[in-house]
Amino acid sequence: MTRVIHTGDTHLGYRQYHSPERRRDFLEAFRRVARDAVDDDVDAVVHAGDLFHDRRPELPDLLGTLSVLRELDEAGIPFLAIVGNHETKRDAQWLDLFASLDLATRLGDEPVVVGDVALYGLDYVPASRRDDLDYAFDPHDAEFAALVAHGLFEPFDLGEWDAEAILETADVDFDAMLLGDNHKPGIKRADDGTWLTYSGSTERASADEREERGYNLVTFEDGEVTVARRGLPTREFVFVDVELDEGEGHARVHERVAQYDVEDAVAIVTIEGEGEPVAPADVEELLREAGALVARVNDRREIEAEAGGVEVSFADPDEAVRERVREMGLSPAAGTLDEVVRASKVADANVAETVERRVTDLLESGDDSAFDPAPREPSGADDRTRTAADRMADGEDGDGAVTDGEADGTGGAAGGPGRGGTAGSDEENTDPDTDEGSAAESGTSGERAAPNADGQTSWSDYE
Ligand SMILES: [Mn+2]
Repeated sequence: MTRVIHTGDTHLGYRQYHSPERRRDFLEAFRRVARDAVDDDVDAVVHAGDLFHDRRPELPDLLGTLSVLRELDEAGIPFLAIVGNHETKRDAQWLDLFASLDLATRLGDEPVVVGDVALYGLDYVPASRRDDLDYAFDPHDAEFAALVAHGLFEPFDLGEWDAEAILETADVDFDAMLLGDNHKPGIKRADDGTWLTYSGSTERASADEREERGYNLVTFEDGEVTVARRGLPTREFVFVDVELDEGEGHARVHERVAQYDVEDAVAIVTIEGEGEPVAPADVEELLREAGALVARVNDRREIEAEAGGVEVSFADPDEAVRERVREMGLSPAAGTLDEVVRASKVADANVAETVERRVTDLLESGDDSAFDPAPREPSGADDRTRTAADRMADGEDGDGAVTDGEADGTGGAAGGPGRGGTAGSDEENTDPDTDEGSAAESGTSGERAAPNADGQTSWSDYE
């Protein structure tokens, strides 16, 4: 019998809600998984990618990771892992550093045998490069074989990479696919009987991840694979959903909030329905006074401002922006990014990663025409016909294409990406959680995706 813990989407280094405590929470979750592995004396910990939230984890994150990996090493439990989309670097992977220290093994085309099981790995591969994959794996002579892979696989929700097709093409007959990327845990069975399972994330990387977090305990015995789910104690998230009726407002929200214990919790208040305007800052203040670690208010109502009988007419600012953008002669690539940043339904928290993936996919497609400027539309006005490039050449400020990216990288507009267009990865947060991303797994990191003025990120990071 061989037993392994299957975990993934740890997102170490994610300073969710700009909170240092949340950053520690993500490490703590990883440590708990490792300690469970030691307590249970499993044969290995298998990590399905996104160990780090960001391709540029900081020293405290790396030191924390090393300390956890060392606990496993001292207990003689191998840590076998692949590389996820969040942490992928183009040159070498952090995982290779841990492997060079003998604290991890990077899974790939060659089998790594643990007990009765041959384990293989398939890192995250962008959609544009998947056609080149041949799913050729070296043979093994173990009783079982499992493929550890990172991506949004069909037949799960949001799937855009066909697991059944991989199983059919692969020259190894897998008994299980142990998956990462979708933060929602799940298990399904392929037509040929192969188990497909997501362990889910180990801390809530997004306010969408309401259900309990955990990992999988996978047992290979007597020709059978058994997947059991284990919960993890994580930071409490308190979701206060308020439906306001006509005439209701602040008082009702306060009343609802007071019904919950938010001490030390991440408190997320979602307001829907009708009613009067409610100032989010007041509600957040209330939550903080009640001891919440983090307070967020999502007002999903569309409140129509009444002008009190006086008709006030404003020019349509959205149309003004659209017109200005048309005049700029943006390339199709830039237009796509503009759409993602400004107009699309991509949640704020997912914008940064969506932008990153789209740029990566465009670069990897080898078709540079997407970067050719469109013909400029004459507007008849002076300065307004100049392209962004012109203005940059003149030494003016860029063009706001990429805004801030707060120091910790969970920046504002920048949130994270969904995967090239498939709206809705696990990470696609439907919460318009204002600033940073509650969401986040996606999290995303503005810093990473944003070539900022501070020069910390350059386009070469993408190559
Ligand atoms: Mn992830």
